[in-house]
Amino acid sequence: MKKISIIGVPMDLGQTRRGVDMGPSAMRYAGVVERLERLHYDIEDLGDISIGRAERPDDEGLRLNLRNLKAVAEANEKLATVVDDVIKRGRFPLVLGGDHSIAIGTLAGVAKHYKNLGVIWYDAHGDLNTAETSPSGNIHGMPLAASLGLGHPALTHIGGYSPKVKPENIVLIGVRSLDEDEKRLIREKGIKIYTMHEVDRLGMTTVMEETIAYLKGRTDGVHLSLDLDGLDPHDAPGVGTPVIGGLTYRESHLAMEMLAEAQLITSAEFVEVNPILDERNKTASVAVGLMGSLFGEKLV
Ligand code: 4U7
Ligand code: MN
Ligand code: MN
Ligand code: MN
Repeated sequence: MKKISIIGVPMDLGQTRRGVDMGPSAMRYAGVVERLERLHYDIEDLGDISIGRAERPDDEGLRLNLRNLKAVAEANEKLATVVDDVIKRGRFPLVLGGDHSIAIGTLAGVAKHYKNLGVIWYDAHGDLNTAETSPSGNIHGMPLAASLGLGHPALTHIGGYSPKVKPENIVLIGVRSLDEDEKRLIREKGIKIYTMHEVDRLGMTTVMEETIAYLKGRTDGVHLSLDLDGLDPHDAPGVGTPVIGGLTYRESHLAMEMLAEAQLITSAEFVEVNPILDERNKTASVAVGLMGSLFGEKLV
């Protein structure tokens, strides 16, 4: 029987909209534990990682174009240790965010257990900025770059090593908002990407078949990093950086069901749920539903 450990990360310092720190509570309220227990998993809820306070004024962070760098790095170090321990105990880490800056810590805890970790980045954005390229200075736009070893050492060396993932082991899905330097990086590194254009052309079935075949052949574990803004704002309104024209609720369930069938995913995180911006906890409920599908829930 699969054993799952839930780790809440109430992080909101990787961006500027308050409320995303309540994401873990919202997903618990939406019944994540009960939902997965119904599927007969052994569930352990480890509670929340403690997030330090932002330095005020954040002179150093602002000077570096890395808002709240110190507190974000510290929380990610803690998260990496907890995730590492969960895997050592033979359990599946399921991380609930929190803004997407926490993927740095999750991947730091996960990647040391694999020679060739694959990553599925389900997101409207590429999250491939560094301090040098970021138009916002928000670290939630940088976690994939940091995991590739690009950016400030305080972010790239969480867990004491770098890089966490190779460019050829990454697949981006649902992307529709990239900064110019992110586009250049994707081309230069040959990162596999299914933008909304490819999803519309091929259909989600083909996108997932190709993604699964691609990663199965070259990786020994696959982390799913699911940013709820990958979904269309109609289906997931409670996110800080919504982008029109996204993946539907149905496409997303299909994607999770195909991942479940392929038994590909070895760790996962669901991030960027912001209950303050949400409609009656809809986005958290959608997230929990997607977790149900990812862990094998069937309609019949
Ligand atoms: B998310 C952005 F400029 N690229 O870097 C940036 F458009 O974790 C957005 O995917 C980043 O939600 C979005 O600030 C980060 C911006
Ligand atoms: Mn995003
Ligand atoms: Mn993201
Ligand atoms: Mn966002």
